Amino acid sequence: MMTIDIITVVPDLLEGPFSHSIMKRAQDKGLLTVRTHNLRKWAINKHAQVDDYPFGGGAGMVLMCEPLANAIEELQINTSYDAIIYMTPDGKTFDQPMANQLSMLQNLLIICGHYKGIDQRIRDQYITMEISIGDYVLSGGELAAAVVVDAIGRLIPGVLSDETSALTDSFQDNLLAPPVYTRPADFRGMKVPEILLQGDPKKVDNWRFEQSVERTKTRRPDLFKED
Ligand code: 6GU
Repeated sequence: MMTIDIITVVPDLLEGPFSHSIMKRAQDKGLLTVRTHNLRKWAINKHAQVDDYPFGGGAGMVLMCEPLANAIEELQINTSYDAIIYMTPDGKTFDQPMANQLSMLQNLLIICGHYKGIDQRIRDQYITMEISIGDYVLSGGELAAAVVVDAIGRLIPGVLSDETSALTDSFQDNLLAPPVYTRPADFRGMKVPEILLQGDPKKVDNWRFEQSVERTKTRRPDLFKED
């Protein structure tokens, strides 16, 4: 069983992503628990303040130390985290090997920044891993956290069935997935490749592998150069 706690100022943003389809099934099966925690619960005053102006000036607000430290420490009373992750565009770019590694851990705590981010001292003191989902800027870490939790959650043993196995995913072997087809075999004159209709599993495997290599060559030649 994997547990993922998420600290956010916008818990509503994380309502939808885990309530459907594979993420829902993972939780219903008892293989994954996702709990979101509203940072305002640890606000420092009656105004529910969790952010303040940056020292030195400049645009945007910064999530303050005290609410975050109190939130993290309260959650740590009941859970020993294998990783405390801060979602940030200056983190390490998320990829399939990272998803594979994280899916083998038990307890994760994810901190979502908002506005201009969180006070550097929280990063220095508590954060063990910083993740970005790509080279573009989102208005907060929540959507990025949803991406990471989805990518991890589907890899937990027992979450995916045989038909949806992660073994055939794009990127699992540094190759893109091959094209797929379903009925009808002839759609407005556009035919499904003959080899898929002939029922020879070995030929199908070979064809899929060739298609994967071809796709990767044309769309993502960088994947060949990596390792
Ligand atoms: Cl993790 N957070 C934000 N705010 N923007 C991002 C990101 C994360 N990853 C890519 N862009």
